Amino acid sequence: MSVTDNTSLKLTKEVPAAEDFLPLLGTDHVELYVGNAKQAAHYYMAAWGFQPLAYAGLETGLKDRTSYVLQQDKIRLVLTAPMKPGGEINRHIEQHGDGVKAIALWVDDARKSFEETFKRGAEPYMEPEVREDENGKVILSGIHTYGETVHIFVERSAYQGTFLPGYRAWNPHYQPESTGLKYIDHMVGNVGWNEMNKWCEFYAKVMGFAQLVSFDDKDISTEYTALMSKVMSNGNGRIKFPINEPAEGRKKSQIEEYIEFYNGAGVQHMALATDNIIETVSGLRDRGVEFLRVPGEYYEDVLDRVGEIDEDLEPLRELGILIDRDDEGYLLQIFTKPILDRPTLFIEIIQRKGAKSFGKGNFKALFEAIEREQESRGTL
Ligand code: TYF
Ligand code: FE
Repeated sequence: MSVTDNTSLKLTKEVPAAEDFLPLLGTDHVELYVGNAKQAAHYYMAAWGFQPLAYAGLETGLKDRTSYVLQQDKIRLVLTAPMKPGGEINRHIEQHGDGVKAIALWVDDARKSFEETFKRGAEPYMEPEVREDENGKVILSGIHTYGETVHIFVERSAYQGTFLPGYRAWNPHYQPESTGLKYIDHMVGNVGWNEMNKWCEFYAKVMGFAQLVSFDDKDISTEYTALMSKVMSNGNGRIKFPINEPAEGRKKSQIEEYIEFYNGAGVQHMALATDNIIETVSGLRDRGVEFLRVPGEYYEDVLDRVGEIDEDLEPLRELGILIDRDDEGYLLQIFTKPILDRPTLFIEIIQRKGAKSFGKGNFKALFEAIEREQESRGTL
């Protein structure tokens, strides 16, 4: 594998704004189905520096579920847990463990988003519905994507409330300090054997996305792990969804391990952007977040590979932050260990300094670090 050839980044198909049938303003929120929303919320607050925003549960008239909404700059997480036996949420958790159910996208027109994607073949999840309270109205609709994951379209221009109708503002005494996370850079899906192209075609045909960059299994096979990945991006580039599928390697692919423990396709990682990765990662580490580490030798020749950078190498080495460069600049990134009991979901922290790629030059070192973890779990 070559670690120096940086794929230049081009949209394979230009999508002029005027023709974008699904204009997306950004990620509205990410909803996770979890076994215990109260404790999950505390984890994301205490360890990750998310601030409390909104709540829905028994006190707001819900009988079967509880949701806590957290926010850090532009990132909103919704943690939803079942309150009764049976039902969709319990079933989802039994199948997948805690995991991402919905990637909600902020749109100007949730009805049109539903109609345009439906007529291109989307499987409906939620017909357009209006939700209202004293703070205005929101229109929601939704479609299915890979596995049991869904996209919700959120139209909120006529809403002044804290989050969505049905939620009340949540303002407890505990207001953790931010760790400097700003926005969701990308959300990655793991899909089954030979399903990558099918799902990339779904994003192209049904949602009007285009392929941003592609690499094949020769780029990214290590002795054990093999995977293929393509990045799909919407017209304005705000939404980026890499899709991974397992590839044949000497031992079990990390994607196969995910699919086994998640019982199917689902969200593998969220990449959260910061503009000071050294401060963010040392803050997270102090709060108990555990990161993957590459061997110290990585830092011996990294600057030969990536050239000059603004940061001192020493704190990057200390924290285990990885560096890569493309035609447009460089990026700094680091990956947590799985954040759940099952080896499924993890989080990437990324700081872009011009680079628009995803760290191809780090894949070998990163995937070897992932394999060491797989080894320790006995799942290789
Ligand atoms: O999102 C990406 O493409 C990078 C690299 O299993 C990556 O973060 C790709 C696959 C993977 C872990 C990281
Ligand atoms: Fe990533």
